[in-house]
Amino acid sequence: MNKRISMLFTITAVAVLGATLFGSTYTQTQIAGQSLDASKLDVDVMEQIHAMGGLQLVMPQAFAETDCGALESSGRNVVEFNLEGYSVELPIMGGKTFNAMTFSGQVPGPTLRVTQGDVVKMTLTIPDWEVTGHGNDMHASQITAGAFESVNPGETSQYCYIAEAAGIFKYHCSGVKLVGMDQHVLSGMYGIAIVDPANGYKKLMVEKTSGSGQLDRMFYPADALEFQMQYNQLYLTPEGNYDAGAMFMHHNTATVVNGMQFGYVPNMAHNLLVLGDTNKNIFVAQPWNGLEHKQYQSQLMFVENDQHVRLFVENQGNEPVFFHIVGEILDRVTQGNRVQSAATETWLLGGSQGMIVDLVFDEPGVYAAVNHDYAAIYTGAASIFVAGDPFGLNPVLVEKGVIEAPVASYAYALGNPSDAVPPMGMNSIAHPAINIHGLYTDDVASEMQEQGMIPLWEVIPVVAEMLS
Ligand SMILES: [Cu+2]
Repeated sequence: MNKRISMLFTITAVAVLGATLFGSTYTQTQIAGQSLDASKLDVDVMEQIHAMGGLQLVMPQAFAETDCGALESSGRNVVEFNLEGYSVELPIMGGKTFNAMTFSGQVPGPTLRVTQGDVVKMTLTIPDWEVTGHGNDMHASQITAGAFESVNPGETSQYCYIAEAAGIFKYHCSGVKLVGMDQHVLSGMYGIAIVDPANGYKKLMVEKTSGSGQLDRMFYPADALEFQMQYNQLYLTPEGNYDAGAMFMHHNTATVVNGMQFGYVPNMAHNLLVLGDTNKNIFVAQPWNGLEHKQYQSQLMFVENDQHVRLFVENQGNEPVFFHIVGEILDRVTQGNRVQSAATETWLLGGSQGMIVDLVFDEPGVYAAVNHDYAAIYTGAASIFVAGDPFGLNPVLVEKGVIEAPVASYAYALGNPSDAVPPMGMNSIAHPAINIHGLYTDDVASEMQEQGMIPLWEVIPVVAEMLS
C-alpha cells in the first residue's frame, strides 16, 4: 500500500473497530461526521484483529503491586483521587459548543497534587447515564498498564500506586480498550498530577550584573506563586464533533491552553481599568470579553515583581510546544526533579511531556506566554501575565475604595483564574484571591462559588460602578 492508502486504512480500521467494540451511538455519530475512504478496507486483516479481541491489552496478570489493601496499610500517606468520566457540551471560541468528554465536568480534569512517596488511591466512576466507557492512564504511576483498563457506564474501578518520581505528569483517558483514545483525550479527558519532591523544591538562583563587570547571584526562597498551563489542540468538524481525519493529518482547528483558546487575555474589566471604557479593547484578541460568558470570561494572570513564580507546564496535545514568554527569560527549567536548563529563551515540549519553569518577572509589565509556533499563537496559545502595577492603577483603585492600600499585583483586586492555579503544595505561596475561570460545567462553577472563589461576572459591575 502506498502511504496515502495506508493512512486511510488506519483511520478506517480504528473507526470500524470503534463501532464494533464500542457499540455506542455516540461513536457512530462521530464516525458519520467524517469522510473516510471505506472502499480500501482489507477485510481479512479486519477479521483477524477482531478475532484477537480488538485492540484490548491481552496480558497475563502482572506482578506490579496495584492492590490498594496492601498499599493502604503500608504506613505511607494515602491520597484519594476520585474522578468521574462523562460527556458534556462545552463552549468554544466564536459562540458555538463542542462535544466534550471530561473528567469530573471540567477540561482539563482536576489536578492531583501529592508528595513523592505518597500512595495514590485512584478511583474512576462512570455514571450509568454516560454513553461510553472511559479509563485513566496515569503517567505518574509505575504499575501494570492493565490497571488503566476502561470502566463501563455504571461501574467503578480503582488502583493504587506509589508516587515514586517527582515532577509533573499527564493523566488521560485510555479510551475503550484503547479504541477512541485519541477522541477522548483530544475532546478533553486529560489532566496533570504534580508530585512534589520529598525534600521540597530548590531555591532559585538568578544571575544579575552590577554594571562593573561583576556577577551578582540573586537567590529566591523555594516558596513560589504557582500556575498550571496545559497545552492541547481541538480537531473539530463544523458541527463540533471530533474529527479523526483532521487529527491524522495534524490539521488542528484550535490551540487551547487549559482547554480554551485565548482564555487568559483582557476582558471588559481590564479595558475599563486601563482605558476607562469596557468597549475599548486593550488587546488584539478578546473573544471571551463580556459578563455573559461567566466562568468562561477571559481572565489575566497576575504576579508580583521580584517574586519567585513557578509554572507547571504540560503538553497534552499532538503538536510540539515551543514554550516562550514574550518579554521574559525562563530562569530555570526542571523535568522530573532534574534541572535541564537555566536562563533559556524557549523550551521544547514534545507530546505528553511536561516541565517546571521557575522565573522572576523583573519589571512591571505585560508578558505573553506563547507556544512560539506561529500557527499556535494565532489559534489560541497566547496567555497574558501582568506583573506589578504597569498601568499605575494603585492610586485610582485606592482613591475609589476598590482596595485599601497599594498592592503588589492586581490579583489582590481581581484574583487569579482558578483553572490556572494548582492545588497548594509544600512550597506554594497562596494566591491573594482566586476567581472562577475555566472550561467548567455550570455545576462545577457553582461548587467553586460555594467554596468561596470569586464569581467575577458579579463583581465587575460593582467595581465598574465604584470607578465611574
Ligand atoms: Cu474516555
